Amino acid sequence: MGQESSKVVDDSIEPQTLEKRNLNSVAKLIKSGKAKRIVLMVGAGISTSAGIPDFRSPETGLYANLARLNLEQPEDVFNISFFRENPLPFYTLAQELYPGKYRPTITHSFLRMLSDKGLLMKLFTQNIDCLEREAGVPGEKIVEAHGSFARHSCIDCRKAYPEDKMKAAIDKKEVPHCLDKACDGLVKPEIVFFGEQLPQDFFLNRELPSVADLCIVMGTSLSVQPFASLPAFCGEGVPRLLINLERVGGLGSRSDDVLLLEDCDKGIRKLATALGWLDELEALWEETNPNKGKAEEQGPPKDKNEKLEDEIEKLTGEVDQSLKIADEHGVRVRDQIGVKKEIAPSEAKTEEEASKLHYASDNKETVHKATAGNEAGDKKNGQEDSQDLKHVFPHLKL
Ligand code: CNA
Repeated sequence: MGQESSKVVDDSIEPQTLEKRNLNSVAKLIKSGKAKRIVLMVGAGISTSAGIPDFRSPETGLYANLARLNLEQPEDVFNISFFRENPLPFYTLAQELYPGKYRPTITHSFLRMLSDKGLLMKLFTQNIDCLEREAGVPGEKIVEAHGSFARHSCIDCRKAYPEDKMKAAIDKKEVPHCLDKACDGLVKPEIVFFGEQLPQDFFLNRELPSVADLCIVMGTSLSVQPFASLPAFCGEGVPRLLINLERVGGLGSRSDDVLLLEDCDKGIRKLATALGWLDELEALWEETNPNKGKAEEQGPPKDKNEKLEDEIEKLTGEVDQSLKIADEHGVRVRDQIGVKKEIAPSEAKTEEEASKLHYASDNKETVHKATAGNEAGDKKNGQEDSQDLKHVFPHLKL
């Protein structure tokens, strides 16, 4: 680790809090006890080495890989109106992404370590994979800004749906319906779809970064609002460390911003080394290894890229199969979806309403939101006819 690995955008800006704008200085701040309220903001990039593809990486992201299926809008998979018409694409993906299949990464274990050491004020995650919980971060420390697979409910009456039944439905590739037969609405995991509001927990904690004394942002393109605005809540002079493959969200522009533009796991190992915590961290991570002690029974371990490639093959293969169920229905679904009203944040009734909606800020003009008419639309239709997914899939923006 060293200065060269800690790329600072503008070296000429003097830091206010850090000695220097580099990783060693961040580690020094933590070791000195001056960073006791650390806030973290993370995204899909912290889970790619677990084998879960992100959305937007050019070669390996789900968007790029779904594009080869000739889908028009991959985002539709997470569009609530589309889901009402045809929940099958979402459930095809859900089967692959359902928690329990993936091991947390060493970066997740670092989050747990910060919590164990009493330094984690709050972890804001956009991920729905629950790997933070699986690494042992206590639930009350986590804000799952885009929801997660941890809870399920009917999209009409909101009645909770039990975890064991959801798991069974997903294993059998069935689309679950409300337990209340009179309702019979579709059930989905409480993942925030485009056009849905973020959980209350997000808004209750949104301003917490303003009292943090260190902020670490990792594995996110910061392109989905309102999550993307979180780092701006940190006070001036509060160090913000970005560990990501690319520079995002304007980080690097403030006096105490430090950029480490590389793989999260590598960056975290560097930080842990600078803190003198590496052995402890590796041991903590090993606790999450489902094959602990069984190494010799297996073949050579697959590297990160091999694991990711396998996973993408599997995911796109499954989706492709779903999409082939019936081609001609797709046109109809797309036509129906076209009837939906699409509103921009600026068209929402109030500014507050707009700021609560989940949308991709790289496509700010369009927030998909179901109109009442569509919401009430023939909900069984999509299912019984669920044949065409062709239009549906280009998005995989979980
Ligand atoms: P994104 O928009 O796909 O961006 C990922 C970011 O991480 C990009 O800037 C990448 O360069 C970067 N990145 C990828 N791999 C690494 C790595 N190994 N080390 C460092 N940086 C890396 O994902 P965001 O989370 O920003 O977007 C928000 C969406 C993605 C949320 O709605 C999530 O629900 C959704 N998502 C979640 C998962 C998951 O739960 N694991 C997977 C895919 C998408």
